[in-house]
Amino acid sequence: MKKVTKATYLKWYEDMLFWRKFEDKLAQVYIQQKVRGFLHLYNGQEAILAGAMHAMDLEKDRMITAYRNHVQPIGLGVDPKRVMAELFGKKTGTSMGLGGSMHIFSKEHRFYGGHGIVGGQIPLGAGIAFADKYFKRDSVTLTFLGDGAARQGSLHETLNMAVKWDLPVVFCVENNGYAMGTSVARTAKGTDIWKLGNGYEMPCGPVDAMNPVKVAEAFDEAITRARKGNGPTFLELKTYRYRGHSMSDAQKYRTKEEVAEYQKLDPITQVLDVIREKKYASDKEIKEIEKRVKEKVAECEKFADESDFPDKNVMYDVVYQQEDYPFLAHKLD
Ligand SMILES: Cc1ncc(C[n+]2csc(CCOP(=O)(O)OP(=O)(O)O)c2C)c(N)n1
Ligand SMILES: [Mg+2]
Repeated sequence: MKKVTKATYLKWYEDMLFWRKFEDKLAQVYIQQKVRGFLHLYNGQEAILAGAMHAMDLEKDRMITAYRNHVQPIGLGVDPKRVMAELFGKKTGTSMGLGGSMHIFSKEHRFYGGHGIVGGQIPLGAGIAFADKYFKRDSVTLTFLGDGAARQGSLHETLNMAVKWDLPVVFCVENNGYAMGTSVARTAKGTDIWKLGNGYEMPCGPVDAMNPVKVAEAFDEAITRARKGNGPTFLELKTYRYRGHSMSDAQKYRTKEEVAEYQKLDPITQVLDVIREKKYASDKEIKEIEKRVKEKVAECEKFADESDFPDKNVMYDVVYQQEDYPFLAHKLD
């Protein structure tokens, strides 16, 4: 694996803090109704993205996930201003403001959504990997899913074909303990989700996903295996989300004490502790990072605020490909 150095830790700190603050801002403007509809935040799960990015080849590897999808495209290089604008429903957004929170997408940065149907993205992730293998492209696709998707039929059908065909894909279950308000233990007899891989003779294992180093190591092994043509891996990334499932979640299914216990393992704090302990940065330098992050978030909000809403007719233009379809914008005028 690429070495984890002082530069890695400093990048992890700045990246993860930015993702956290970016989403804290979203939560804040949601109350002001600048962001509408559903909003699912990644708060607490950031080490997964930080670790994955360390192990990926960011020039060619790909990612697909469910609806908790605001920070992954930013990690892959999408301009965060455009992600925020998408959430504000503005035309400068990644999907011209027509997709919103659950549907961030960037072909250019190899981020394939943003999917609201639980488990819907799993076969698509394997399909992307199938195309890479078929066209002899050297890319690996990280296919993310929640613990709630682990019991969907689509996962099991996909695991079977992916391992049979040695597809270059990594299945990454982000086990944050809950599917909306339903705990993993209430969903299935076995709570070690990673063991599902055994049923398909697929390499599999659990990962401490509050620690980006552990995540990077697991991903490095899995990505290397996939790139060598040795097929998929099934990882269970043990993580936690501090906020509710979405913005409208009274969180009656867990206690404040449980959340506080996990916050002690916070990935951002863990990384900052190492930075301090190893004297990778002075207090002044840490303050500078925090200031930069704050300014970047403010820039995103300003950009999204000042952008225009899309023209109403655009919705018809992007839905129908067929030229003579009766409801196209130019037919309505
Ligand atoms: C097929 C389907 N069934 C139900 C839902 C409603 N739903 C939305 S999110 C969710 C929970 C999914 O939890 P999990 O996969 O653990 O992801 P997390 O929200 O924890 O990231 C459910 C049941 C849906 N969107 N799609
Ligand atoms: Mg979950």
